[in-house]
Amino acid sequence: MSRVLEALTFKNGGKMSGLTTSRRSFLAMSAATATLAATTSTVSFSNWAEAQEDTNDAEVKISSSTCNACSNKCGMLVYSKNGRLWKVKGEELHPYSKGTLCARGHGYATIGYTDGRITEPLKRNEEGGYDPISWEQAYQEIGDKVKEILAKHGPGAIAAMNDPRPSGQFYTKRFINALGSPNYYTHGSSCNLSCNSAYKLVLGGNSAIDLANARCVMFIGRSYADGVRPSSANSLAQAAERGCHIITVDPRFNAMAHMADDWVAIRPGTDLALILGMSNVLVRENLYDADFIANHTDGFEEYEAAIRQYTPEWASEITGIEAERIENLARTMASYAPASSIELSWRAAIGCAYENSIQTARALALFNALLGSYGKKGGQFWGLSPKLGPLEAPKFAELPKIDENLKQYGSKEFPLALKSMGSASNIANGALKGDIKAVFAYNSNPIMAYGNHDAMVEAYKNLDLFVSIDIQMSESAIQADYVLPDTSYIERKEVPATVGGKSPVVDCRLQGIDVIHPNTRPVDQIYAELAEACGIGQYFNFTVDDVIDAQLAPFPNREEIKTKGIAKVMEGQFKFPSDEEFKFKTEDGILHFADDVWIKGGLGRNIEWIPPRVMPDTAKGEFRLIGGKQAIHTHTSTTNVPLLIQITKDYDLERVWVNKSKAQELGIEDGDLIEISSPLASTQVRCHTTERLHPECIWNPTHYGVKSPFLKAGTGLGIAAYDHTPFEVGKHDGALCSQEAIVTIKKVGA
Ligand SMILES: Nc1nc2c(c(=O)[nH]1)N[C@H]1C(S)=C(S)[C@@H](COP(=O)(O)OP(=O)(O)OC[C@H]3O[C@@H](n4cnc5c(=O)[nH]c(N)nc54)[C@H](O)[C@@H]3O)O[C@H]1N2
Ligand SMILES: Nc1nc2c(c(=O)[nH]1)N[C@H]1C(S)=C(S)[C@@H](COP(=O)(O)OP(=O)(O)OC[C@H]3O[C@@H](n4cnc5c(=O)[nH]c(N)nc54)[C@H](O)[C@@H]3O)O[C@H]1N2
Ligand code: SF4
Ligand SMILES: [Mo]
Repeated sequence: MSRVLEALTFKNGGKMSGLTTSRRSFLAMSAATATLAATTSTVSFSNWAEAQEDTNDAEVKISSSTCNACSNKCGMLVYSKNGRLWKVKGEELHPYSKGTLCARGHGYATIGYTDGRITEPLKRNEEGGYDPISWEQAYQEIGDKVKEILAKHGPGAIAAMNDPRPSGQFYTKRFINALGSPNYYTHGSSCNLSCNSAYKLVLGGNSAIDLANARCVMFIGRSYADGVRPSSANSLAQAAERGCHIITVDPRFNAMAHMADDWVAIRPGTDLALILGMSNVLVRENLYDADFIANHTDGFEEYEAAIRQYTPEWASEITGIEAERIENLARTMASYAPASSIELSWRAAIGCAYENSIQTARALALFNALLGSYGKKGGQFWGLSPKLGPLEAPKFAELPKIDENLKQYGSKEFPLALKSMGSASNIANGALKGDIKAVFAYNSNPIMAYGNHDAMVEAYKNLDLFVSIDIQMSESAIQADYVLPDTSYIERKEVPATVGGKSPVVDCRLQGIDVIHPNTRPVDQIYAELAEACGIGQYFNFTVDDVIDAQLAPFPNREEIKTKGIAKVMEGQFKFPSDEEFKFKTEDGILHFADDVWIKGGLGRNIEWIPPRVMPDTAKGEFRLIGGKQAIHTHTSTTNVPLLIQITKDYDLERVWVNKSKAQELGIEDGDLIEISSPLASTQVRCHTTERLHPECIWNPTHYGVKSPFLKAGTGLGIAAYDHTPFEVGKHDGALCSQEAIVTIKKVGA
């Protein structure tokens, strides 16, 4: 009998009924719904097959590449016929794919052939349209503008961001640093800036869960079957089969909750209170690992005193979870320790959703220390991390020293934010204030993905120069002064990447198909030519092959990596540390339960409860607008992939979820058209009513509400949740605060 059933009662109304799925029947079921939930094996596309009618005898070329459909960058084999894509398959050696790609990885492989591709450089004209221009003109004009901005405002007024992919990250960062600017950003502020900043401060860096040996794991706002990575989805299924006790804390019964023993339907935004309540139980019932704490931490006495007030009864009031249940969750987790931990999560509740997300992640990292699970089999561990070879002068000219008074924009305001990510969302504030004059966005869609769309458009309008390097006319590309067309990922070769863990690999994206549009250029060429035009060409006097050679130099099997695109490195070197060997990744190797470092970010030396910025007033019919991934889509970038959008249409996946009892109170039925209103916007969308959602929120799949008229496949489907999210970055870390949004709903049509 599934423990999940016990979780289906909400403390404040909304009751779930009729669900009698056992874990085993789910595992069978999940295989049937594999397209949506997890992974598929090789798929070939009929439209490609049609295009290849004459190519049945053509020679098949197989190249190793990496999927670009999401940040996992799974290893992938590209099969081509006559230089055109035939099919893709998961790379066996890659730790994330292990021979299998997820469904969207397959569908996304067609992106190069979609009709929204940018085929030549574009310049925005006075009517707001675009004129095609030559590469030479684009470089010349961008270069002149950059030089003018450098002369007038200095390098600190220029920023660059990218969704960290191997070449994108390497070239974008080198380009901006060569200009003398420290303003390099990833998409972290709209993804995992809050949690990764906290983990850096508490642990010295993110640990990984040893799911293969775990006896108990709690997931807070993380779904391996929605926010998919093939290897994680498979390991979770195996862990469930093995009898690992799985707890999922999510206001929504997400796609992996079927695999759980326990679903804790928490009031959104209150996870910090749950963790504090569970920590209180471990401390007061002496269920913590005293030896681990004595050997590897300090400040425990202060922590103990600080945590005393956060009783399960207190936490119950805030989270809506019964006090007894909170006690039992803590006791259950302790009973399996140290092969027991809370998974570090990724985005949702802890990554960038709330003003208290960073504090939630801090409490989570400390909780796992109470269980003594760090460095332990079945707990949390740090894998091996292969080091790429250095890029040395003279081939790779040493970059100019960045003026030491010039700090990454936002780092003074948000000193807790991880510098390697920074807050790309806050760049919009920089543009509004006139501090930032130029932005280069590579493989990023800041206008749609890093904050409220209209606020971002307003802010980016203030820039003197906005350059988007993209493959399709994204919401950012249509606002840019210049759009530079990249080749798509299967069409290009990239610099190496490392994947750490127990069995690390080094991989290298090789070119899998011929370039589709002749006037597009690969990322390495674009940056080298741009650099030349901006007067910093001397830092880019090398080819992508030179980078590959230098970075692979330390690996004895470098030739294998170069030709096959992937190889294992550091084989057989991983082992769990003994208690004497174990050290946290912090500077002094220990974890500090209490730490002054937090004070500079406006948080206490000790952990304490802080609420989210806003809470819905249910008496006034308010809901929190929350969201999450769907297995077949990626952020804002799959909206023009017909194969994937068709699945959305076939299954009505763009609908917004509303709790069924709440819906009934409001006279709303499944499938009705509803209006979602907030002080910022009014949007209409069809709804899916379900008992699988906490009554205080509505849940929106985050991939819809396209605003670029060029991304036709997805036009008119669903809503963009940030239309209702005020643009105000978190005061502690500069993260987006994507779910600090309150809305009301009403039926507007059947
Ligand atoms: N399909 C798909 N998979 C992806 C990606 C993708 O774009 N698409 N991208 C990759 C990337 S970059 C990321 S960041 C990860 C994201 O992976 P996840 O972090 O797992 O993704 P989400 O779906 O955003 O959130 C997970 C769950 O959090 C729940 N949630 C929302 N608010 C709260 C809350 O206040 N408390 C709690 N406890 N739960 C809450 C949501 O209902 C959702 O089910 O996925 C990776 N994999
Ligand atoms: N609305 C919305 N916002 C989100 C999310 C969401 O799901 N919905 N997810 C959040 C999360 S978890 C994350 S990690 C971030 C991700 O935010 P981003 O890093 O901005 O990722 P995407 O939104 O996928 O946009 C990627 C952009 O890169 C372009 N692109 C794709 N392939 C290539 C290529 O090969 N070369 C170049 N030059 N460009 C390419 C796409 O066309 C698209 O415009 O967004 C966050 N914000
Ligand atoms: S998880 Fe799926 S979409 Fe993401 S890189 Fe892997 S195969 Fe591609
Ligand atoms: Mo993300």
